[in-house]
Amino acid sequence: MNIPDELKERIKTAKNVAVFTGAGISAESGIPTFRGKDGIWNKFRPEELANFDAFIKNPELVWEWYNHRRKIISETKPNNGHFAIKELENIFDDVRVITQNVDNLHKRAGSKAIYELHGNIEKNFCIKCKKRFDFIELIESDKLLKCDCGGLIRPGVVWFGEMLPEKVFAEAENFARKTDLFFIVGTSAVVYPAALMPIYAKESGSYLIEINIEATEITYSVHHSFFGQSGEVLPELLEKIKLILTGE
Ligand code: BJW
Ligand code: ZN
Repeated sequence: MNIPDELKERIKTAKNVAVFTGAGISAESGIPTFRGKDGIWNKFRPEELANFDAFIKNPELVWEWYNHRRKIISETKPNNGHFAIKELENIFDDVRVITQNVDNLHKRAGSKAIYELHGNIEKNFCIKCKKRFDFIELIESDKLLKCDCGGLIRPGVVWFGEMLPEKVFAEAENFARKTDLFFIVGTSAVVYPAALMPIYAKESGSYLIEINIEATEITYSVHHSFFGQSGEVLPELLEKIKLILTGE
């Protein structure tokens, strides 16, 4: 792995570090991505199922998709990529994860500061009275679930056409703008406004490093790309960072 000189210099002085992640970070844990050649949601375009109208039109189908994904997620574990990100906390002063993922794997890997831009698949709420329902009581049932008020219960994730959680987004933007290093891992970077995060970081003078198996929408805007699987690239990069900081 070749580290560009400018990145080496940045690593030596960096304090605030963000890691912006997408579905690709969890691919090696066994969770399919949305798009791309291995994206098994290719048979269901996310734009078609991950929206409120689809839910109202066919709540059974949307629940089936989410229950299927919950089952996959419950059977997976964080991978070496998630753990390498957690370990960055031992190296830099302030490390935060800004994730588009809803799978909880950063939390399970031990990362402390996580901004979940698209919600969390373990959370659910009633579309009428907004009462919250947790994962455990819901996963038991395959039937369509309704709240005491009669409203349908939906997953606590952000669908197309919906606003992202305002406070979470604002805090993530604020941190992105303060970063010295900004990693972009396993995302196609096509979904907005989440994909603005690297742009905010770059506008504010951060150094952008992409890790992906292939070129993406963001490749031309980043300072450096490492092409490979994040579960392999991130641990290797972590070791290089340690060597750079110990002067070896
Ligand atoms: C690996 C790897 C390995 C694989 N190692 N790498 C036209 C232009 C611009 C914007 C819009 C537009 N029309 C509509 C919009 C807005 C829309 C949008 O962005 N659409 C675009 C797709 C065109 N956005 C919204 O609607 C958002 N809300 C919004 O804008 O509100 C304002 C508003 C309000 C009212 C009316 C209108 C607007 C909300 C977006 C919500 C996205 N939700 C989802 C589903 C979440 C719940 C769930 O999980 O079911 O979020 S969609 C899906 O995409 C999910 C993801 O978080 C998100 C991003 O995907 P991600 O993570 O990048 O995954 P992939 O699969 O795309 O990429 C995986 C990558 O990994 C690939 O690059 C692989 O190469 C790589 N990889 N293995 C390293 N081992
Ligand atoms: Zn209700």
